[in-house]
Amino acid sequence: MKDLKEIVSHFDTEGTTFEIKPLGNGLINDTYIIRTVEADALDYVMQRINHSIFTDLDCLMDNIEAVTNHLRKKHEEAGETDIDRKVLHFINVPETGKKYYFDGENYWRIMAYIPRSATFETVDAKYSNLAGQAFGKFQAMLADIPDTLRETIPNFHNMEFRMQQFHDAIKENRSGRADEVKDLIAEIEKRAYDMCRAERLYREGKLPKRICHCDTKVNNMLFDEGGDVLCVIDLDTVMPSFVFSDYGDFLRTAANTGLEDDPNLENVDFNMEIFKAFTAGYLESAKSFLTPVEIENLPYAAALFPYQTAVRFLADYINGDIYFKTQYPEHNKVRTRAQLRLVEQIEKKMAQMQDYINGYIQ
Ligand code: GN1
Ligand code: MG
Repeated sequence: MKDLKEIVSHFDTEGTTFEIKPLGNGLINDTYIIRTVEADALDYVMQRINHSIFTDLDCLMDNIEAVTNHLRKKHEEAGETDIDRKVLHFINVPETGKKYYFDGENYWRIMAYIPRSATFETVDAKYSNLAGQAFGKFQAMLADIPDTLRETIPNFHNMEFRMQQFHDAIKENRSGRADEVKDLIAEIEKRAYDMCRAERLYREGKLPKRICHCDTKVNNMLFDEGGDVLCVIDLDTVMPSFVFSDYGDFLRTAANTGLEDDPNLENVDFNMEIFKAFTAGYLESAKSFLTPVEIENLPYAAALFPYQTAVRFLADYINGDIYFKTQYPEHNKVRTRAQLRLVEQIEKKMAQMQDYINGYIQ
């Protein structure tokens, strides 16, 4: 294990480090919490950035700086209070003037820990409604960001591109596992054309790209002690995308009655109460800028994200588990099955979702 305290010493943090412990359960970066000795010094969150995925650290941190600066400015203009708990703040490395530190092998960054905040792995209808409002507001606030944000992971949520990667994985079959998952491959293939609808609409000029968060899992929101949303964290993938990204990925995690990697498919269903609460919240804060094409495709977005995530998990399984952290050898396959089950459950509820949305906007 690296000497984490030594890493911390390169950053312009306040206080004396008391302990450093793992935090959260992200599948890409490693996250730690740094507790300081002094009562009045901030605690911090430190991350080892997965450099094989985020290959351009300057691009990554420049994007995040642009986003956080813009959000801060918007909050100030709106006369918001408690802004330090609503916008992430990354700590400088004085020797380079950058917001990350390279130790010769790994890349690290540190942000201030937001006091009295909590994350959750599951949410009820009330929290989902607040989350919906928060994501709509997040997109609205970033609509006029003056900087051009780059794609920190090119084609991140491009379904056609993900299909191409999936087909490459099957063709190369590096792990030799492709035969064993033929049933899952077939489940994916039969939906592929429909699921690439967003890219077609975009090419036809019918669907815009907007600045989105692109990783709106439930556990990427911070709530305060009273249950209000403080902010959205995990800003690595903030980039131009379809609004479906944020809408769909939240429901993928929040409305799933089971786990993302549930080994028991009976547990996996799509909770319509969560769907309704989240959709109402999202439409309330986003309807001023959403186009009819965006609104009418929200049920499609709900199906798209478990589907796309299944495609990515299965491609990784066939590639030999080189992208997502796994806890056991079959993990990516189990994740794929659970996500595909969620797609099936969602497909049964498409008409119901459409009715709800139509009713809401009238
Ligand atoms: C990854 O890092 P984390 O766990 O928040 C992934 C998301 C997936 C998610 C699946 C950069 O997110 O796209 O939806 O796992 N992030 C990246 O749980 O690939
Ligand atoms: Mg995360």
